[in-house]
Amino acid sequence: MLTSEEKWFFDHHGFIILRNVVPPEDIELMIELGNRWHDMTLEELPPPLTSTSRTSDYNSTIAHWINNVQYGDAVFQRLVLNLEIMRVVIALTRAAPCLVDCALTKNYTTSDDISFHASGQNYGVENGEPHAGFVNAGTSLVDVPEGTGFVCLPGSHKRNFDPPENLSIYDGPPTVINVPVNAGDCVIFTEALYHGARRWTEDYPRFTVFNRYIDNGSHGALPKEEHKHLISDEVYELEQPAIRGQQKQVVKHILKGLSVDG
Ligand SMILES: O=C(O)CCC(=O)C(=O)O
Repeated sequence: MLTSEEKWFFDHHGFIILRNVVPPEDIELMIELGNRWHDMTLEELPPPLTSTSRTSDYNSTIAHWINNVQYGDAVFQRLVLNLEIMRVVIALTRAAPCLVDCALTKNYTTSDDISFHASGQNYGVENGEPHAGFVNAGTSLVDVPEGTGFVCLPGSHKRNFDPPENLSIYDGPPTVINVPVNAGDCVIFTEALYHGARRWTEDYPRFTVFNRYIDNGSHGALPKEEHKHLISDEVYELEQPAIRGQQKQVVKHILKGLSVDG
């Protein structure tokens, strides 16, 4: 499922970059929908779309995200089921992924940057295969040049030692690296990796779709039963709790599409 080089890269860095995995017409449509939804108030968003970033828990200047976008249009379901991305997600979740969030973020130059944070300590290697309990597949819909966007502390997902407290997202290599990408590239990282985002610098907004997966149970927020008619059976199944050692039909189907024995 993962090549030897991908296993090495992920184990070494805590993330992997998949280049050019989304068709341009899908990117265009996601941006169009993103512009439309981000202009709406919370009340105007078509349910179950919502935005947990527009609550008092967050700064009003945060880079806002719209949650549950897979229920808003099939283009986001195509991204959820993207073979190239799922190849890596399935490998990292030991073939038991549960989709827990599908969120479309828009950053402006006025949006806050994001300091280093990490979640979970469940990265490991078993039988020569890297696995992660909480995986984030961040697909960029725009070009993100060097100096802005995603940053991380490569290798910090191993969590053998705590990083020093005074590290800044604006520090440089070898400790902090910035990951420039093009529209259609996907950065898949374990949430155990310390990561953040530098302030956006370009004259167009930054759009990113973050699809998050866990490898055991569910977070309870998905699926949205009342709205299940808005998503395909496969995406619905992907939102069901993950059970270690049990392959969902959708996983079997994806593996078949990839011609890997499931
Ligand atoms: O904007 C980014 O690339 C980082 C987003 C982030 O920190 C997160 O999703 O937890």
